[in-house]
Amino acid sequence: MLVVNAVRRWLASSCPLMTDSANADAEPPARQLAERLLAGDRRALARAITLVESGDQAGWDLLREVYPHTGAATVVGFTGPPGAGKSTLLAGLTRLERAAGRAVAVLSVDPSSPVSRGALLGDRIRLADHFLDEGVFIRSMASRGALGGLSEAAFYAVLLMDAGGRDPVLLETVGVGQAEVDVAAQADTVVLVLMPGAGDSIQALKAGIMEIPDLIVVNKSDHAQADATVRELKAALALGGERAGWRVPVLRTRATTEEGVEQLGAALTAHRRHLDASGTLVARRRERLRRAALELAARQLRRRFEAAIGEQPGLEHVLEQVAARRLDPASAATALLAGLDARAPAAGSAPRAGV
Ligand SMILES: Nc1nc2c(ncn2[C@@H]2O[C@H](COP(=O)(O)OP(=O)(O)O)[C@@H](O)[C@H]2O)c(=O)[nH]1
Ligand SMILES: [Mg+2]
Repeated sequence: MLVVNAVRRWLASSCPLMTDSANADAEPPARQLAERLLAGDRRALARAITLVESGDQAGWDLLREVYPHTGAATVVGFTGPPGAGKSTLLAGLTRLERAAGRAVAVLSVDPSSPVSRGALLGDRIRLADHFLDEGVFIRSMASRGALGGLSEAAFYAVLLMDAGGRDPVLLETVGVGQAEVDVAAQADTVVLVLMPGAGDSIQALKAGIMEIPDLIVVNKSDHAQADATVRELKAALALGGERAGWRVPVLRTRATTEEGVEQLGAALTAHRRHLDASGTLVARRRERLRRAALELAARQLRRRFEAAIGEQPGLEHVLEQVAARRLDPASAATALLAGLDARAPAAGSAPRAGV
């Protein structure tokens, strides 16, 4: 091992082109990666997200290091049907933020596809103008590769982006299902992006099936039906579009020419001020962080439980008794839990986080 390290050092000092691959083998300790991340290093941020996404212990070590430095970033979530223009809008907003000198992160999350293809590929093309800009960090995530579920992976990615000095963090979800709602719940401000003729979404809002967002954007305002859609939305919101003193605005944009993007930026700022003034921001974030800890604990408990059933024939027997209708499910659950308690690890032997 010593020899290997010596060779690596030699390669790194004598041959700059080899530095990257040599470092890729020797995993930097969490603290070193944390320092680079906190200093705003884009590559460190990418590495950190990959570690956490794959449930690597080094990722949790890193998160522990940087967690106290999170909380500065404003997180804005964009939801809405595919094709509405979210990515195009995000490209415009990113340009606006860059002009104001802020470092931006964009996270595109696609719960519907197992791999990052299709819609996310299109997103990357729309954001391509920003690829060479160190001040813009772009990442996409699909359901594959996220051990604890996509919304959890997105939650930790957002924390890391925040620690990496990105503000704002712009979060895009593809689609309007429950998975998207879970992801959007991680945002301080939720923007619903629709396009003209979005009748289904308006019905869903009216019926209370779709949660009312903080802002609604009708994009593709060059489309003939844009005015009618804005009117319909305003009518739908007249019933329940006000929350804690915030009236949900309906904005019109044409993302391809960036018309209305500045107004959208202004509306986002206004919402952030409202969140601060009303105390809603503190409450939302508090709830989000508490839930994250509870979810991790619940997942660990479940894994421990499944392991116990695998290891203890007695617990397996209890399940068989239920299948044979000799023991009712509620009594079986009590017996299973008692079995788990009996084999609980001694205090002090903390389980690995997140696995
Ligand atoms: N006519 C028109 N097309 C737009 C507008 N905004 C986006 N598009 C186009 O709509 C398509 C989908 O946009 P995209 O940003 O990928 O939507 P997303 O799926 O919501 O992220 C792309 O071909 C865009 O060029 C707009 O304001 N007007
Ligand atoms: Mg998109």
